[in-house]
Amino acid sequence: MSIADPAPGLPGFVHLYSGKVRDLYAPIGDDGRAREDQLLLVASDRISAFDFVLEPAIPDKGAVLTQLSLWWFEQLASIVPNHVLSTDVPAEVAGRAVLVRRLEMLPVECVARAYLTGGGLREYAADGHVSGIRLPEGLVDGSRFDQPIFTPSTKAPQGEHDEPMSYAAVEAAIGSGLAARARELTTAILARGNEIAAERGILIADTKVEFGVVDGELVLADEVLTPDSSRFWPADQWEPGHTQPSFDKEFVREWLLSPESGWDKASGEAPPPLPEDVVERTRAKYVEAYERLTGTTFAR
Ligand code: Q0Z
Repeated sequence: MSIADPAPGLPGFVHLYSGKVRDLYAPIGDDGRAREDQLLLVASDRISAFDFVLEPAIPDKGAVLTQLSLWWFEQLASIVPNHVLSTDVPAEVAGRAVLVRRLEMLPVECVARAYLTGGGLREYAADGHVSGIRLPEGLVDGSRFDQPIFTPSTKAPQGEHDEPMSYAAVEAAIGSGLAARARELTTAILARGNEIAAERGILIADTKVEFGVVDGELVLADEVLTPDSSRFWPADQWEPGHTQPSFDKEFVREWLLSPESGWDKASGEAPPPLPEDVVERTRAKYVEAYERLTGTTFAR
């Protein structure tokens, strides 16, 4: 019996770490040792839902998300510099890996929200505030804010959930200057992202970005405005007052929660393998998001 190796060895690279759906490597330098100034970020085709990594993988998901992130880095280049060095990567990971500058990362998950949902909605329901920001009365799941709000969270260890962090706690962690810049850039990235996406029929409800610091200035790192770091909603189905359909994982979640899957979310058991048609329709949604946003065809 064999199981798929989630993080295959890559010649010329040292494997450092694997998250649920991505793998991190360091290039081996001319001295035969792991370079400390660069990283290779590899996006796999793995998909997660309800905190489980599902089987099978979604063909091309890693490449679609990597190419989308690279496209966004270009769109955002006048707002913020980024960590990308090169897309010249080993054939095994071609199209789904990026060589980046290894940075000192902010110890904060920088989240911006343009619409109220998820954890923000739970905070609002409790006391009318989200991340210490007082919001108008009468907002519902899916309500749009006048402008994006900054709702940072802690970087939880793997397997744990990020916790909301007050702005004061961010200032205490990184200083008030970097905190203000992180807030300004995170909200500007989501606002600009939504200007572009809205023309293509997609709403970006919220997003998480990561910054590194170079000479006291913030540099955008990791992935940006992908369906894995953000909630994408189909604009034509936006209807505040209930949970919005997820652009990418709609079919996956719908099938897992349906009687056909035989899965009980409350059981704590791993979900069953996805049927081929769910895999294929999900792949098509990732490709559709890429093609609508970039206006270009995704070439396999
Ligand atoms: C990103 C992650 C994973 C991919 C660390 N430029 C950078 N400098 C230093 N650290 C990072 C980056 Cl992007 C960094 N992550 C998240 C985990 C695969 C990205 F397994 N962790």
